[in-house]
Amino acid sequence: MGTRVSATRDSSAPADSGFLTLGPIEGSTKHYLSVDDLRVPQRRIHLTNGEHLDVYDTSGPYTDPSAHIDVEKGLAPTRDSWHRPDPIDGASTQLAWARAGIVTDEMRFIAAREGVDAELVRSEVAIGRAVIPANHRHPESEPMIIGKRFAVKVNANIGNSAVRSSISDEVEKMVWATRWGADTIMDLSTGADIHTTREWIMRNSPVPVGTVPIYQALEKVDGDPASLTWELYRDTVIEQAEQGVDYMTVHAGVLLRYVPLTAKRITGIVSRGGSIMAAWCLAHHRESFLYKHFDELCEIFRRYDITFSLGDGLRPGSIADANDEAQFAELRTLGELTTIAKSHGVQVMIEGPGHVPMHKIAENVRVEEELCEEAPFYTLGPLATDIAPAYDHITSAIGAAMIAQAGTAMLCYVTPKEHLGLPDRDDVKIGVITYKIAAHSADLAKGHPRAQERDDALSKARFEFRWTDQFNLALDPDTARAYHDETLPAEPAKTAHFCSMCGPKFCSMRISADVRAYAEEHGLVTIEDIDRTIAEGMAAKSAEFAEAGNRVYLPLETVGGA
Ligand code: IRN
Ligand code: FE2
Repeated sequence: MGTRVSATRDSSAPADSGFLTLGPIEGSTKHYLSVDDLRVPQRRIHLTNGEHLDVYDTSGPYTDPSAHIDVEKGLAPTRDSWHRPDPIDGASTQLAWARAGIVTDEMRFIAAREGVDAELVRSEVAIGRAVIPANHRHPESEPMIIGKRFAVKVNANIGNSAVRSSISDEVEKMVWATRWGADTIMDLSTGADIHTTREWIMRNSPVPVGTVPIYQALEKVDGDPASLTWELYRDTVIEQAEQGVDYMTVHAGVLLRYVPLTAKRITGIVSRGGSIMAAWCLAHHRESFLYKHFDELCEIFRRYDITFSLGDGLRPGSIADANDEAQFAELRTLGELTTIAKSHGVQVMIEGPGHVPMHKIAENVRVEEELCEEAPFYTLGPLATDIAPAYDHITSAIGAAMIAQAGTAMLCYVTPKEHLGLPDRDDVKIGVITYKIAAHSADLAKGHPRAQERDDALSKARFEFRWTDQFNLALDPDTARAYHDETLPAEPAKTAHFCSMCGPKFCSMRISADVRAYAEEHGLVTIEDIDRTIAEGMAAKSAEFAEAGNRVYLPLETVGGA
């Protein structure tokens, strides 16, 4: 391995000499809010007019030049020094503590991060409308919350397959995804070295990590679903729990009697975990071991405070299959399992589709909330159309924005490689940025208290031709700057009052500024002022016309122009 990660920018190194030599995103610095004994990270974006804007920061110490990160040692286990309350009826979970009226350090940290009251965090967790995925054995993580009353979150899937990609590639993807704003990552590795890959990711991840344990269980039986057993699955869960996995996708809602409901679908069962469980049920003609041993699973989860992400094994994989009986039958079962998990004091969120046309999206949220006690919804897109492979980050971001506005709490990103191949690091960045757009658009629509600050700051910068500020306030400053440089690379263009799109003569922003100056000069405030000025202007023009002899065509020299 031997990969070293340095958070310090090496100015002598060429720009592309390994992206793990990171430092902050250009134009910003790491800033810590002090909340009593807690240090809550934020990204401070510095503006050329002397102002600054602090924004939510998922990047961990990798953007802090004072941090010295050695990936072989991992990040500092900060949460180990926080206070952990005693178990309540055997449950050492944020849910149990929230119900008991305890505001944990994790809740205080989150409240400061989100700019809300700690009591809101506690009460939303207590009723199960929000979750805090924070395994006690992942002390390197910076706690975050998933719930509809908070900022919409984005998950990025990474992980190797047997086909390609190495351990250091996966660690790099994790760092890269969180740099651009991934709130959680899921390690979906299926190839060799699953355990080791995950260990490296866990020890270096500043965000919660999710997994789908059935994938590793299947590796252990050489890919034969019929050979899976509850014991093997349970041991795999414990192995991952010990490593610190914060949330786990469990496809316990795929029941034997639901499998035939997928027979007439265009795309059948598209979920990997769902198809493994369906195969097991059919092979044994018995109810799934995940369903049958669900209570035992809860007993394990509540010791570590692992959050259930109840899998949508029967999600629609095409527009034609959206909102069908198979999908909603499984959702009903996920509702029952939610009640059971919560009775054990275990936190739960619910996974959702998939592929859904726009007019059927809101119903998904309504039904989920009704059946699953408003447990946070966590959806994969959904793709609003099937016809654009290679652009499925976009087809899915359309659905994601809509479903988030309707109340989905976390969005699982989709990259341009969806349906086609494994995402590389550029795909990861595109996926994350695309999903930040969807999530933020929903935050704006939902009236999240701090969402619009950034839009306003960027729009002001744009209007005042503060180009550098416009880039730095952008979700992806590097690309914004690069596009501008393509046509106007010179430094003076960064303050010029036009861009290359319209050129110096016809810039709407410049014209607006001129209009504003003219209005101020002429004391134009009300619509009456403006009407009067227009009338005066018309009168002056018609007098000019009469003076010129009432001629429609004037000789060129009197009007000017080329
Ligand atoms: C999210 C919502 N619905 C599905 N997902 C994610 O899809 C899930 O969290 C996991 O990361 C990925 C693969 O799940 P399947 O195909 O095994 O269901
Ligand atoms: Fe799909």
